[in-house]
Amino acid sequence: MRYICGHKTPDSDSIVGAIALSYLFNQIGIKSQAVRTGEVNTESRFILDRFKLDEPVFKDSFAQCDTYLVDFNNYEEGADDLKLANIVGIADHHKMGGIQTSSPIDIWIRAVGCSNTIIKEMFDYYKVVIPANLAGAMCCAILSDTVIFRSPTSTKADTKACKKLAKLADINKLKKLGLKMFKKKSDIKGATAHELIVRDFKLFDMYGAKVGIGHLEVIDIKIFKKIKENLKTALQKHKTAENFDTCLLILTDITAMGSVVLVATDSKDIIEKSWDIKVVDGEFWLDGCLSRKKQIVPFLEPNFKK
Ligand SMILES: [Mn+2]
Repeated sequence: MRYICGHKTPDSDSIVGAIALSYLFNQIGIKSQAVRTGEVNTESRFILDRFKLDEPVFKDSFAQCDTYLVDFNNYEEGADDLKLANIVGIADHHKMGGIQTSSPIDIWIRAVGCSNTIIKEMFDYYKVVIPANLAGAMCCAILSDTVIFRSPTSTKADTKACKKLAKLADINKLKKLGLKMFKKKSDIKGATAHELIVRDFKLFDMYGAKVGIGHLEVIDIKIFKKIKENLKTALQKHKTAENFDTCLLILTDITAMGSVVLVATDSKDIIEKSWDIKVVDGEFWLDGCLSRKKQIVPFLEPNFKK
């Protein structure tokens, strides 16, 4: 059995990507199962319900298992024993993350806005028809990752794939669907400050410094007004409790196209140098910033190099 698995705290790209790839592999004769290493978030839940798809099975142990990674390619974002897995392939759109294997593997990594864009091309490559409901879910994953094509990570390949998938799924109003989905994503009701910080949180080893970066994308950043101070306190707590050098929480306004970044750090000078900004009251504004992988990490990481 081949297990298809996205990263920890899975987003829609990871969840839908695992489902899509397992369907594809089963169609070409490789017995496969979609799995997840974390809970399904509200946005992914909306997608699964809307397109009547089963959620991947929870699995957090991969020792000796044939494992295909989707939407990540490092050990840090996988299950604790991922180093013991038999990794057979990767479909992803992130920077190279240091996976090592003892045999040759399938690599589908490209600098596009979403793993599902690459997966669409894999279906084309293997000449497998995508069922309408799966196409709809893949379409949503692309809308989510590219922030409805607004993110600087979004490419022509993403737009093209998404439009083709929309046609297969009989979706006429892509933007409307995208906004409906981001409305689900913007829902912060009932969540504690800590839950919001870890909702989409990624760990990085930046030249020996432990860095954690959370990201919340909402339609209107005003919804954070009342809880911003709580978020800062919780971010500081999280940093101390987990022994981070730096914790950031990016609050992205997808309408205004920019982000407030909340900061808890021992390296304030490095943060300020990275974007040539001043951290005031534990926060700063980045105009035009929508993407952690393209507008945060590449600016920050090199400055930790000693
Ligand atoms: Mn992705």
